[in-house]
Amino acid sequence: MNPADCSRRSAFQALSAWAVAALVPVRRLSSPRPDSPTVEPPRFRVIIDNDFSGDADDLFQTAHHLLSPSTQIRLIIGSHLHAGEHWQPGPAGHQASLAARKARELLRKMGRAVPVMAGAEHPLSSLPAAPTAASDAIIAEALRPGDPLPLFYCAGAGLTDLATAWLRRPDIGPRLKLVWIGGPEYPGISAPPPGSGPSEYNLTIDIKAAQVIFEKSDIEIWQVPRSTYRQMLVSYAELWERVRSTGRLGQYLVRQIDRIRARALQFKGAGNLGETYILGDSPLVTLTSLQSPFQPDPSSSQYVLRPCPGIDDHGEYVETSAGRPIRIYTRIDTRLTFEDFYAKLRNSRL
Ligand SMILES: [Ca+2]
Repeated sequence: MNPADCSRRSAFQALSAWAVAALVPVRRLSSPRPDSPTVEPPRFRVIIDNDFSGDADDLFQTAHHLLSPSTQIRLIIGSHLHAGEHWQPGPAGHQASLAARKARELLRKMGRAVPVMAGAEHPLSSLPAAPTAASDAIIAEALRPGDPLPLFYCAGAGLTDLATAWLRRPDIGPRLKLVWIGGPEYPGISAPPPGSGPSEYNLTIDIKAAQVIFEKSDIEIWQVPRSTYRQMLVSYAELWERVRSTGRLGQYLVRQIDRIRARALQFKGAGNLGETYILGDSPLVTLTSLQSPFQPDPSSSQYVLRPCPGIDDHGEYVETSAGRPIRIYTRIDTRLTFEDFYAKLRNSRL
């Protein structure tokens, strides 16, 4: 053995001795159940705001969030869609109420209890915004005294309720971070998909609300624009194999997509959805629950920092160098996101 080997062996022995002497007594090694990962204390609070009466991707995201121990879901808001849009059976003009009902249905399937509220039924029409129960609840959570957990506002639809809350109490701005699924492609980052309009679905749900959040508020924004959330593709064979087969919750989730695929065939302009689906709201989980262990951050997903743009009345960006920096996510770690979801779903035995 040469001296270098000897010194390496000595160093290894010293490290092993230190580990035995120092690490083991501090971190008592237990034997976790082989089918259940260790539950850590939560790192973050989360408010979920989604249009549960529309596309079913929000149900997958919310189920995943609820199965993620590092984030504590404090409130779920069911929010409205575009005026006149009707995905679910139910009375017209009650999209947010239907969304809240759908979120409660998911909670029942999972045996969980989290406060659920219907958000505003209509976009912001005038300023100042009228008080709503959902905006009261957002303000209360953001300003909750003495809570050490940082708060993420995870929005997968329009921004009516957050904008209403901020207009009423701008001091909530520094007390939360917005992770938002929405907004069209940014010039220089990605081209729009074929056949798309100049703006984007979630942004046009409430353009005025997006203008309030982007142009007037000081809320930190992590944005997942359309070019990025469209990367969240899963195949139908994958859903059948990794979700539907796990139990009643998985069957329920895949049934929601079956329903949309069937309805799409009836709609001119939608038609045959092929063999994939976009679980576009799932980055809300990746960017909060699935942050890195050290220097917590979504370290396997990529973003660029850009000055926050303005938004015109058609829902298109207005470039400005004066905006505060925002994160624009360009790539989401899909492996981490979906493998984590499949593992949690299987281990949940739901
Ligand atoms: Ca959504």
